[in-house]
Amino acid sequence: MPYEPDLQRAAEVLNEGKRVAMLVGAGAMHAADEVVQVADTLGAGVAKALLGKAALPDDLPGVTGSIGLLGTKASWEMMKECDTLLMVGSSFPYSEFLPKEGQARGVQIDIQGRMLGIRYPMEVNLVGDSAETLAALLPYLKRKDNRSWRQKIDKSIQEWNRILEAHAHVEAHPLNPALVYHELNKRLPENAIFSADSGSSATWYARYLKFRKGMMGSLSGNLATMGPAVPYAVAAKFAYPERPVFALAGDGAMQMNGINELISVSKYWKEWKDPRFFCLVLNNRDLNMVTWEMRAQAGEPKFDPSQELPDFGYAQFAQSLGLRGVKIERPDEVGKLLDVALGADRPCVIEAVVDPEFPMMPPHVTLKEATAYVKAVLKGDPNAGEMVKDTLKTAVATVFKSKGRKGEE
Ligand SMILES: Cc1cc2nc3c(=O)[nH]c(=O)nc-3n(C[C@H](O)[C@H](O)[C@H](O)COP(=O)(O)OP(=O)(O)OC[C@H]3O[C@@H](n4cnc5c(N)ncnc54)[C@H](O)[C@@H]3O)c2cc1C
Ligand SMILES: Cc1ncc(C[n+]2csc(CCOP(=O)(O)OP(=O)(O)O)c2C)c(N)n1
Ligand SMILES: [Mg+2]
Repeated sequence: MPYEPDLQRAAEVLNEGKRVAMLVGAGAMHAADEVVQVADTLGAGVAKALLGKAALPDDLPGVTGSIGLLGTKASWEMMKECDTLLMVGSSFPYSEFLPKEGQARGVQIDIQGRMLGIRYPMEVNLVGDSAETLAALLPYLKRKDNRSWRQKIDKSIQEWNRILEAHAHVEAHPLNPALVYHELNKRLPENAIFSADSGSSATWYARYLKFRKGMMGSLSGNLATMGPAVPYAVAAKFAYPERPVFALAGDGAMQMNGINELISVSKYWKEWKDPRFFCLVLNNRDLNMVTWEMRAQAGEPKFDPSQELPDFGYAQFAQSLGLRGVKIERPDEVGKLLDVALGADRPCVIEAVVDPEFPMMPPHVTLKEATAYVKAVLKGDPNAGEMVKDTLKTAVATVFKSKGRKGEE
């Protein structure tokens, strides 16, 4: 636990701030009540680092959701406009999505001293457990009477939700991947657990799935390796056999190891108390996330020899193992087929044949810009390459490069 004088110094900084932003991560997983109380007292908004997606339900006021390249516009705006940052239990590595140095005063709480002050120059660093430290800090905090900052954040969250909805309904060929996740989000079972792979699925997972209390989720955090979705989901099923589990994967990850892991699922599923195990595969015949990274960096068209993948019948393969398999190929069947899949009496592979040209989107564009950009890219606008480069260049964090990762500073 931090010393009293340190708690007082932290409270001074937070009490003086007029626009407080919180960033919480996996280290705040058991501190939801304390985070909510502190945020409410300070009139703050709360963004979540990706491994901390389950730390706070997305339906609470002031929760801006994910942050970073895969994050929300609401988190981006909050970080760009705040005057104080309170970071709790997070190693969020992409500093370019935090306030600019000098813009905000900072307080950080982490159980490991070596994680303090490495992402942002913090004024007060508190070594301690997030729940205990926030609870000890609360009595020193003054409730902010002016709630306009928090109201602004709530408006920004609503605008972001409109962007998500608009994106999901842009026509794509044969299918818009955002629509699949948008529809899935409407159907998430209680207490579900999710694992996402390192590909475009991570983006849709981060943005479209709104976690409710009791849900859990993970991915390959700092390493960002391909292949974890199905094995993580199998592990989750052994740890929590009574809960529905979703593996969210790309076709590249499935061809790497996911389809093999389905053989394990076919061997073990009858031992699980609740057979609900879903593997959602985005079949885009492409190593899509890297294709977009390359386009963003070079403004060049896709380099087929390194990026293209052969087609494969993922749903059919599941059926050959005695599992269920559902293949979605048209927008009008997304909801209906998701309902069929989610009602399956055994593990089910949901194969969605999606458009690899559907562009990756940085978090900081307006609804109008975003929709115009998506449509131009999908139509093959001759200037699309330059547009992609311009739109993404400030946002493409070096997700798959070692720079800035935990322990490698
Ligand atoms: C394709 C891909 C893209 C990604 N893009 C993004 C992105 O856009 N945005 C994003 O956020 N992430 C992204 N990530 C993940 C990112 O690389 C990091 O892994 C993630 O941001 C870290 O989340 P975290 O800080 O919640 O978790 P961790 O890295 O696990 O950090 C948890 C921190 O909490 C501390 N802690 C632990 N227990 C306690 C306790 N009881 N009390 C206090 N402190 C404690 C730990 O010491 C640690 O510092 C991406 C990953 C992939 C695979
Ligand atoms: C082991 C490993 N190899 C390569 C990469 C680089 N990489 C990250 S995402 C990605 C493409 C993923 O393709 P896919 O699984 O089809 O998902 P998509 O983005 O197409 O949805 C690649 C090659 C990585 N992160 N890990
Ligand atoms: Mg793919």
